[in-house]
Amino acid sequence: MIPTITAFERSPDRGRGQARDMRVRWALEEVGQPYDVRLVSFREMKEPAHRALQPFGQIPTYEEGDLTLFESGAIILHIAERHAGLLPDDAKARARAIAWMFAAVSTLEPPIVDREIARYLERDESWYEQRLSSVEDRIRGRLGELSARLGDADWLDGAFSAGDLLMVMVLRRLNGSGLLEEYPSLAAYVSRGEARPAFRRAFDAQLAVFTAASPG
Ligand code: GTB
Repeated sequence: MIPTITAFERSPDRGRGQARDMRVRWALEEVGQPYDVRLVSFREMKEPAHRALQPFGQIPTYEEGDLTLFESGAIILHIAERHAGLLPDDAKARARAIAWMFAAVSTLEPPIVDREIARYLERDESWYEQRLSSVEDRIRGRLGELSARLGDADWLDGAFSAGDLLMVMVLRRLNGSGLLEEYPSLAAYVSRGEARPAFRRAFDAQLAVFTAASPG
């Protein structure tokens, strides 16, 4: 059964692959699962029909027969559990890969999102510079710890897994901030993820949506 995911009709990231459908597309490409995409406008995302799929009125969603899922991490776990290629067969290694998925979205991503909130919503506040600096220091702390754990390895725990997929996607949110470049092994880690053919296919597919919506 071919699943359908939702994505922005016109992504505010202008096709840079930062919206969360990108991580789901990448997972589907890694496992070789074809998929359909339903594009939704900001208005449609807040209507009852979409909220029935995603209670918070967001993308992405995932529909497969009578199963509907939201939350990109849960969607990727579902895909990874049903196809070979994103989780190890060994039960303990599999549990560790899932732990890295959670680490990406619950330990690394929150301060990175806080930085985006500060830059986009709090820039005019008197305390903006102080806030930005404190959030960036928290990010540096996490990046230092992650870099120490990664060491010279290509991936976080053996072969590439859904944990790496989510971690690379979360770290990519720092593109343009200069923070990732302070940790060369993490910058190289992200580049390794982005060089995977499945990443390229997913990236090109989401970019094509933006290009089609913004001709010329
Ligand atoms: N925890 C949920 C998940 O992982 O699925 C979060 C989903 C989410 O934040 N979706 C965002 C959304 O639908 C799009 S990805 N936002 C609309 C809304 O809440 O009204 C977040 C995102 C959006 C834009 C950029 N950008 O422009 O760079 C980056 C990331």
